[in-house]
Amino acid sequence: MSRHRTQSLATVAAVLALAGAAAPAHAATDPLFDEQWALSNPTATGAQEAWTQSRGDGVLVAVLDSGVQLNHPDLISKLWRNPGEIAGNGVDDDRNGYVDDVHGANTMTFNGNVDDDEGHGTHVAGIVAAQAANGTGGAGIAPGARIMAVKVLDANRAGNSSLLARGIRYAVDGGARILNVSLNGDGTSDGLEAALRYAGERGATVVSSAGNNSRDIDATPSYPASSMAPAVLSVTATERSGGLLSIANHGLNSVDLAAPGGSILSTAFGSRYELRSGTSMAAPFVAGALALLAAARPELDQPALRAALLQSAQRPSSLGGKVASGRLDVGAAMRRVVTGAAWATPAAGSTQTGGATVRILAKARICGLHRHRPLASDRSRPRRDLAGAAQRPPHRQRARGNAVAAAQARQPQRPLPLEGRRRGRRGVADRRRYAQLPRAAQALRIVGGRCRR
Ligand SMILES: [Ca+2]
Ligand SMILES: [Ca+2]
Ligand SMILES: [Ca+2]
Repeated sequence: MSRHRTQSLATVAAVLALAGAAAPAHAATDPLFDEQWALSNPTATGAQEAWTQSRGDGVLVAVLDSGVQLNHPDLISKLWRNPGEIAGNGVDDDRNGYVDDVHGANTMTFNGNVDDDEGHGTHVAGIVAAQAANGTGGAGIAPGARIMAVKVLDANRAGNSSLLARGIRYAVDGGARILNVSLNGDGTSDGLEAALRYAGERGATVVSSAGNNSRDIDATPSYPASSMAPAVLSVTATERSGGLLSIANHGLNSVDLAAPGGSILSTAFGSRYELRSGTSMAAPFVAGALALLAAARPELDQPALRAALLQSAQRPSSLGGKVASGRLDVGAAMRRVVTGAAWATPAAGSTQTGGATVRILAKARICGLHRHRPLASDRSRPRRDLAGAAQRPPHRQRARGNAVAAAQARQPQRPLPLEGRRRGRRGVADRRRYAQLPRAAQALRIVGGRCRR
């Protein structure tokens, strides 16, 4: 972590006092719960209704990110444990290519050193599964779930599609069927697309942030959210007011769902708590929602659970034309799965969205109108800490810009500027092809999860 970043986080340690807070649900024992608007407001995600049926107990969620602070007091009890690995003996006991990968893996060093050196992954992990009712901090949306930490970014927030692809394969091979990827870049690679297909073939969902460029990713794709691989479920971010977060990407055809992403309180690097904003924060609410559903109906596969989530989404006018389905309502989805209400059961491996609203990109995925773009991996989101939110006037609250690292698949460690990538000739060609998709997809029909031309 750079000195600059350390300075920007210096006030994160401030303790948030919640004197006199009301006491619904978790608030009595998780003192920051009332600050978690996505959970404490019963209508923001529907989580409280879903909790009457499930807490996500035992469901494994892989967080592919900057790592996780393993000894954070709200995460330490939530970690996956690799049953085939003996800790600390310097041996790859389960012969999966990673030495001492006890709670997850580092795809750069091929060992179990998944310590978070940036904070992003720790925040994402807490949104999924921070421990509830332990007298500390807040709670995750699926507090019974387990976190597998897969480190695919280095301390400079740099990564690339090769590392991400490796991480996806590690998570799937380790048994995860819900993967959270709060990372974005302007390109993909054959290796990343193959890993995304691999995830789908093994019944996994890759929940992907839509990215934070304030752009329409139907016109200018962002990966892996824009990948046509059936396993991808892409998520944009909403504010507390319910509208789209100003920085969040959107796309009627390529963004599946919206979820809370503005001023999200979660676990922070250094055993603290902080607010962050961005689609990176929205994706893990959806990953956790899938965990709640999976624990309630373990016999249902991921395509069925994805369909339940998408078909239960709220459709506020504020999201009209921006998102394929709507806003996350895991309470409604839970009703749907526990009562066995009808929803379109997808064929294995197909992308699924609600009935008549099968989106163009889903059609294109199923029908193989694939595009292969040069790679990249980027992350971008503004951030503010608790102290800043409480003490500084809005105009002085500092947003972190789109400082992002990207690299080509064949040059894994070489960062590339995103804008430069977007202006490339292949980028223009891809956009042109993408713009033609709606017309091409009109001629396609999806029957039983298969393409009928
Ligand atoms: Ca191992
Ligand atoms: Ca070992
Ligand atoms: Ca807690």
